Amino acid sequence: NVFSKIPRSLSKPSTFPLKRSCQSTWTLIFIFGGFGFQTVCWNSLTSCSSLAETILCWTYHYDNKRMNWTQARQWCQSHYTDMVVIQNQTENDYLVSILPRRESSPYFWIGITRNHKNETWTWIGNNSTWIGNNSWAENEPNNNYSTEFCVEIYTNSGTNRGKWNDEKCNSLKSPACYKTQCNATSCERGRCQETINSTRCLCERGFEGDRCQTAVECPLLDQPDNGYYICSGGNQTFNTTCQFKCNPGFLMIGSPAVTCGDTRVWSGPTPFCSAVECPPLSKPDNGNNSCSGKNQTFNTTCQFKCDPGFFVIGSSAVTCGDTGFWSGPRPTCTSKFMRSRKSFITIFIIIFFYPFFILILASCVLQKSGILFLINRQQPKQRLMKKKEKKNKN
Ligand SMILES: [Ca+2]
Repeated sequence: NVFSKIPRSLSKPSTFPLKRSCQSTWTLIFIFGGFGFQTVCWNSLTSCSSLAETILCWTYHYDNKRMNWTQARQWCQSHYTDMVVIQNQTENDYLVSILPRRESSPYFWIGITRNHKNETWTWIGNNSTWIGNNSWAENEPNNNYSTEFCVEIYTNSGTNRGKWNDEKCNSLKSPACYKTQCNATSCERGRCQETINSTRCLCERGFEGDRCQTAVECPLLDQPDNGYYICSGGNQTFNTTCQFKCNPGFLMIGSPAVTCGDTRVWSGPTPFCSAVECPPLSKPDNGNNSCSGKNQTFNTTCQFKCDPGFFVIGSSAVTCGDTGFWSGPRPTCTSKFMRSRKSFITIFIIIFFYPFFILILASCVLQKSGILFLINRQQPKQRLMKKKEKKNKN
């Protein structure tokens, strides 16, 4: 569609169509009619600095009720977007062509006004001061009694048709309004663009759908071996961050978190979980070891065996724990001779020192019982002595 190549977006519908940065030559390209309102789309073929073709599309509306200018504008704002703003003679002619023909007052209010007879006539919304060479009716604006600060447009037949007349703002006339098709709720996460007889949403990055209501999705993440992940919000959509965790005994290699980007790509690769390694275990002197895995990593068990004639001293198997430590020290291998020599020395020590041990124990027991006997014998005597001393004093 050639006319929707260059979007014209609406952030504030009430003011948007009225703001222009350049003077345009407007060409009517599309019109269709209906009862009570008309739709008009304009294709601007202008000398704007951007040399852009722009599209503007809105509907005109009116009502036959009579109200003063302020009430008419409020009525337009509550029912549509605002009171009509005319930007050139073509728009003026088109507006008149769709308003109902009336042969006498009241006609229709339009959105140009001023506050004082010395002020410039200014359009609402865009503050434009456009007035065509033939916009005013004959002998207008006459400003009778210096109180005619609002403007009506004639819709009668004859030479004054489509011409303007300044009027008292509290006169009662009918409202002529326009409505933009885009409004604040047209697009959830995007800007509304007016196209011919329709609108469409230009989505923010990371969103899609007719109303830009859906966040784009990234490919489903793979669960890492020996680990897992948790995503904020549960979904794997734009701006979602997923945190990776490794099971006990495993260390993460890579980034612990990834975020889903607007191009449906994760910010980084999925990390992987590598088993914790314990310090290397060498084989004991006069013995051998065999481990359950090639690397001495978490959960690996190493068995120790001693050469013939040697005995294992310590645990014959150790396992690598989740914190990177073995479950016990590496055992040693001891010969039978060394073992029997140790036993001999132990027995010798026991036999040699046993009598001394008995003697020491016995002397301790005797000494303690003797002391107790003496204490028990001395106590009654001391008590009698104390009693006698008291009697003598009295
Ligand atoms: Ca007048």
